[in-house]
Amino acid sequence: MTPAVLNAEASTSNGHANGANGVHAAKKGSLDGFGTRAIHAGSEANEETGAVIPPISLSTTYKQDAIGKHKGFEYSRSGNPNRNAFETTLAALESGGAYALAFSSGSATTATVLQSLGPDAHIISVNDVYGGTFRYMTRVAAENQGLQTTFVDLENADDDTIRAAFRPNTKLIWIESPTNPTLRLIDIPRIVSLARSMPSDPLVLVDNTFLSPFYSSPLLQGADIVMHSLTKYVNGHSDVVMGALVLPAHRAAVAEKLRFLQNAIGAVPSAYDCWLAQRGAKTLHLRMKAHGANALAVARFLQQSPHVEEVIYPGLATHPRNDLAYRSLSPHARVFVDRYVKEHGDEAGGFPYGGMISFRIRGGADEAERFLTSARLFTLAESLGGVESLAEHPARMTHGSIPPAERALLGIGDNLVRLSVGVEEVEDLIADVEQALEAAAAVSKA
Ligand code: P1T
Repeated sequence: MTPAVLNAEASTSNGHANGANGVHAAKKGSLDGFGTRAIHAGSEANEETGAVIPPISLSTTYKQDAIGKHKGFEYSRSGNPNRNAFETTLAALESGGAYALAFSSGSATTATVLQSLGPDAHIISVNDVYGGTFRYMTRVAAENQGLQTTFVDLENADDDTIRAAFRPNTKLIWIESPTNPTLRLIDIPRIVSLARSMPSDPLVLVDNTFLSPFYSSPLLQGADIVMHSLTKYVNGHSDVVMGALVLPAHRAAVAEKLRFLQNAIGAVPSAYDCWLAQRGAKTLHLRMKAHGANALAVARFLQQSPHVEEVIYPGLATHPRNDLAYRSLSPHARVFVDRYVKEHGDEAGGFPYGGMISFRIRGGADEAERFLTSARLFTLAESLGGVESLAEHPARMTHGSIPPAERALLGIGDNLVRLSVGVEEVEDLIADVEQALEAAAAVSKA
């Protein structure tokens, strides 16, 4: 299989992604910076008409001049111009990526990867994962393919504890970093080197949905597969449900197997959705910078509020893994973050690190609910990563499928609120959070 694209940050003399800890400095004066790739990769002018923006190709099937003689497309589930173009964009955006595969949702992506492991496999998963991922692992794959999952606190567990979780049939390690919703940070190179030392040589997958390819490049840190719910930041406008996998050049065989399953299972996105998401991806770098700057300001505001018990935002200097957050920034995000800190002063010592914040409101379920229903700009809704700000209650919404006892262990309590900070004017967002906190505080006083 030919790589969809080998992007500049990733390619080394042997064509492999960099190994653990491999971080490149962004090149000066090159034509392949992150934002340039977002706009141009997979988006060449149409040869026939000169159209700068690719046309949407809705045809489900393609004419063959003789049997098997065609222009590269046979049937739209197997490939179509919009999906192929968008997959090229994705492979270019996820630094270290060579192959990208798009699916009809993040969850369909999860299902396809786990199905690729075959019957009776064992995986290790970070304990705090998206509720739907937990549900698929424990209630679908466990029943249908005998998948065994050991959930481990990959943030805090020591090496021996993690090694003890490995079995001879451990085929995959599933990482989300930061985790949804408590924003635990996993040291990806550390987990990669532990995986490499185990006889079953499991693949390391990172769900990079929360940070997007802008802030984090797990393939440059040695991961084998990156997965995304593109529904979130990559599309960025809350109007497409889609997912993707991206793999480095040296994982061609795994990519081939997944490509086979993408077609055989058929959980593929429509041409129109691919076109929309490709349009969204063109502004990913601009949006992510704005999400990060706004989230940092909102997190700082929350931190000094008497109505807030705890703020979780890894970009805050007070976050216990703030050093790891900085170390794990992608090369292009590091350039942005360093410049941002220099230009904006660094009194509080934080930096922009994506748009997601979780916080514990003083009080309990009632205060949390009053905050959520009082906010005007932060819409009470599931999902994240759109230009508009959203807020939700993980315990009763996105993580409701996790049993209460496990939720309690993970810290997903009744007073936990999750914010997806959008790109509205930051003063308006802060004013909204302030008035919603006041409204929530009035519940306790009543
Ligand atoms: O919703 P879907 O496109 O199927 O993606 C699932 C998914 C996978 N991984 C992560 C980290 C996610 O956050 C999600 C979806 N999450 C939400 C809908 C949410 O509000 O958290």
